[in-house]
Amino acid sequence: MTCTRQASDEQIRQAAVKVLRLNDLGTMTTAAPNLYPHMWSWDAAFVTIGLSRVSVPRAIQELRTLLSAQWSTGMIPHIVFSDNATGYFPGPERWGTDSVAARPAGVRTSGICQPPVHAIALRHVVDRGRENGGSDQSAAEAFLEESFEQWMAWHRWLVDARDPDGTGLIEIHHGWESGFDNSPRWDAAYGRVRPGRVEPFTRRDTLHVADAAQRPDDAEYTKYLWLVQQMESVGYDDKLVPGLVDFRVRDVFFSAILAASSDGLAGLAEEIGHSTEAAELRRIASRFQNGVAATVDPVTGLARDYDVRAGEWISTRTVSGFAPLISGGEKALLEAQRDLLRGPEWMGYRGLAFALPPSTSPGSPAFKPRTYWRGPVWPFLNLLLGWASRRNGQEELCGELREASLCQLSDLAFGEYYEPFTGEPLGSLAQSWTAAAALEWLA
Ligand code: 2M8
Repeated sequence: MTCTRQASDEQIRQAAVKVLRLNDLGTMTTAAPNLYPHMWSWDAAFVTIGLSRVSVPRAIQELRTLLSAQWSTGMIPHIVFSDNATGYFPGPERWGTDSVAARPAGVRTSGICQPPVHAIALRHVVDRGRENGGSDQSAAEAFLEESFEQWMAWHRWLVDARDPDGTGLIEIHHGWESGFDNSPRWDAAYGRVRPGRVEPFTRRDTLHVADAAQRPDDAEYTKYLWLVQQMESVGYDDKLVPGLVDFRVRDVFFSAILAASSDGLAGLAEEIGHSTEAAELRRIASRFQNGVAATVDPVTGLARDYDVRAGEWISTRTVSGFAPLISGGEKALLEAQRDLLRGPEWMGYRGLAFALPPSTSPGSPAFKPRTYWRGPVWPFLNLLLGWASRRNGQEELCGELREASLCQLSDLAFGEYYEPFTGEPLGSLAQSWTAAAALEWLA
């Protein structure tokens, strides 16, 4: 499918750089200007990838800021709050993390995590530094040496705290940890969450989108806050949370990202002579790659999450079903997944504005074209799929995703997400990781 661009490459590049500049607070880039006035963990990784095309030192700074918020357990929190803590709810007070001893002094954070894309971003920074040479190269290589143990601690924490039984899948305790907040993947699990008394709250997110119906509703938010309250009640203690939290799901997409990132970090470890850690990381990569492959539904061909409390597989047809393309795996599995991705339920669905996978298949009864994680197309995910395709030796698929993405992003709105059939940008505009994705696609 061919598509038309509304702006030249140079116009897209300049507009994307402008978005990142306007969202730059100096040492952190906010995820979006109004809706998300703080740093989000996996957004920061994509932002770093985009920034590394503009300024390697600034890209390094982004990861350094994120690492300054790492807990002593190794966890990297999903939000690092800027000083403008009143602009977003729930803020640090509601998270109740100020009294948590594992949190580094002087940095306010949430108490949960998000998918570990960071080592992939680090690989980009090192590669860009080496391409540019000179001070960019020395800064990137010095940063790799200086930060390596912290990335290692992050991956080890995920493995130990979130997969203590060695299933090869990471357990999450909140939809926010998946980054796919209200995806229909989580509907059944949330359906079983029965909130107790939740402290009163006033949302701010709905003030910053054109139509509040695009966002999760208040009943969903009540459950989100209930889970926070449950975890906060035990100080986010890794040993205690699984025993009391009402949401326990093995997240296949998160696990695939851990596999891919661990493999990437292993390569970096070898380059700096950490062979023991490299071997450990390769073992992690293969454990989670196998874990992901084992979830594939023989009927749909999609990878599945697992609801721990219900003891059930989750078979909703969402883009997370393509987790094996991210983790890598056996040739036959990846070929089947690529066919599915290009097929009539996904990139080839009739009438799509751009041949890009919606977050939920339009063929699924759960599909909602304008509602957040229930159907719209998310540009940063397409960059991740493109990156993985190239790593898997699939330049052609990467090229297809690139072409369609640049057409989509040539509206210069840098939407948080897009209506799949009209191509309309939705949610927050000038979203940082969307601008970053454009910059990386253009390179
Ligand atoms: C969205 O999540 C936050 C909560 O973490 C929110 O809705 O308030 C998700 O899209 C998530 O994946 C993303 O990291 C975050 C910032 O862009 O926004």
